[in-house]
Amino acid sequence: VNVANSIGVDALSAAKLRAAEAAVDCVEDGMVVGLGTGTTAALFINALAQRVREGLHIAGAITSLESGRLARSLGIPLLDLDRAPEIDLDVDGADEIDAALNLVKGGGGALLHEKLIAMSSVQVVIIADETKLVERLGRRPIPVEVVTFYGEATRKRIEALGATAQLRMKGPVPFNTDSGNHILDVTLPDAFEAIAFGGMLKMLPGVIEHGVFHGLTTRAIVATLDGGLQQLPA
Ligand code: A5P
Repeated sequence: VNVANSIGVDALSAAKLRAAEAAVDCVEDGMVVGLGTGTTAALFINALAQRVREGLHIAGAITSLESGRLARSLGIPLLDLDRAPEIDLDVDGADEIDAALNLVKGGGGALLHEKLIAMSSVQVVIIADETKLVERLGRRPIPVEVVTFYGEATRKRIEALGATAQLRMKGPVPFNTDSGNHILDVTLPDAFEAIAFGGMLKMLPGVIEHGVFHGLTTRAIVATLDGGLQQLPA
């Protein structure tokens, strides 16, 4: 059951916006800022652009072509990522957040680039509405980025570990990531622990990266649907 479906769209959007606007207050002049992907991160990029128009000097490090297009259209200066700049603050959304601030990401298919940017960031701030908080990771399928070559064999190998893996489609064709790979949405049986399973996935040659983000989050800003804002850790 998708919790978000049973909640008003307006309340959800308002919560995402509150979290996004709170994250802008973490940005300081001169910072290199990681620009996440997804609907919540897009709200952050919009709010950040407003500050840039008011005179804030920052440079953005994008996590997807989509975020790059948005940031560029709003006039946020972007860095050449080939030079591997160190990122001061990465702001991104998440699909699931547990009490230890481990995450599942990749609902939008950008997990590989998001993880690369998060790992190069001094601080990672996750912004979300409260429906993303979970007791255990892996309630929803975990996105896994795989090479297209011999992809069906990789899918079967993941299923041999005891999970169910479904190729993500975009209309009639497989979804392609910004790096030209495919995504498998992997459903774990209840008894499986997502972080440990992520370790097993990384042993398979066709797997490039998975959407479990372990120990990367500095802080989460979670907006509640009743209008509140929660900072984790408190
Ligand atoms: C993109 O690949 C994802 O990791 C997003 O950050 C995540 O899906 C959150 O997206 P929303 O903010 O749209 O829920």
